[in-house]
Amino acid sequence: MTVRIIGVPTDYGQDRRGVDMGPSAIRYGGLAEALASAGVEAVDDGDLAVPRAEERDPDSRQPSEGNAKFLRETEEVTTALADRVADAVAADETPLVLGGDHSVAIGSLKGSARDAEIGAVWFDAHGDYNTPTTSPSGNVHGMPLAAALGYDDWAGVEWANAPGLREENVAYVGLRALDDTERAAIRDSEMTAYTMSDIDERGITDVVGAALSVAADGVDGVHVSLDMDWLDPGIAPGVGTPVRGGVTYREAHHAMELVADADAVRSMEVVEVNPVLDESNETASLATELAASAFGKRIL
Ligand code: Z70
Ligand code: MN
Ligand code: MN
Ligand code: MN
Repeated sequence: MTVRIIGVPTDYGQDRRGVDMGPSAIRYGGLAEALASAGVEAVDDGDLAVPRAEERDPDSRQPSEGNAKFLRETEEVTTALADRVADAVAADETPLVLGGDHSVAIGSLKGSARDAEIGAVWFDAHGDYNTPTTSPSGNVHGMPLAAALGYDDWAGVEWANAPGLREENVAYVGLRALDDTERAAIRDSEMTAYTMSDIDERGITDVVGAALSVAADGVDGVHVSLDMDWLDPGIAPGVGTPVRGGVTYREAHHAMELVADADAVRSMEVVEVNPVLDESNETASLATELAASAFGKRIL
């Protein structure tokens, strides 16, 4: 297997600077060595060009775009990313996208779903299912799944929609922080949502197995989206929006081992690493370890 690393140093999707340094932090945290230890060949494409923060204008949005900040910049970045992801998949490689904030998922999903049907497993504390109207923050990192699925206000937003992804093939794992409108929208959707309560009750093996089955059912492959705030802040403090009560180190590794075992990964992303908020780059290092597990690294 060849893994194609694509860095996306963007922080347009949320309010805290520093997450744009995620790709560097993850490389510095030992990504190449981690992937080598998993026995995969990795090719690093470097980082996508992202418009410079100093040139951005939060008020550049059109009235029709509601409350969403930096939508034009996000379109620019994710459209370029979608091409890179689609090219990698077409070359029989597995793209590994390094965020940046979770808005990059719009590009990952769109690229992975080009001329294909895909599913997605969303490892996240958050639902990322807001629209420019429902979003309490205006931050696009809280919207990428709704954008890709064309939910509500996102319907017909062509640059953001990934028609090859259907709600029926989306499974959340580890939800624990939802906005009220978002909670209702997820309940009304055809997506499958496993919360932290489900993990407590059923265990990580059962939940991740079920999520992978939902995502892989009848599709060409699965996109794995790993938001580092999925993990408990005690082991992954370097994220913009930490939420107590996340998965443990061992649960996370086991989940990624199950991902590797399922042998269905078409594309993957690791997002929301913010080294400015971290201690000794530990969140980025953990991200590299989890990527290695997801790509087949085993203890024995
Ligand atoms: C909130 C919003 C969010 C990630 C925070 C938070 C969303 N629901 N997503 N961190 N990755 O602003 O929409
Ligand atoms: Mn997220
Ligand atoms: Mn999150
Ligand atoms: Mn529906």
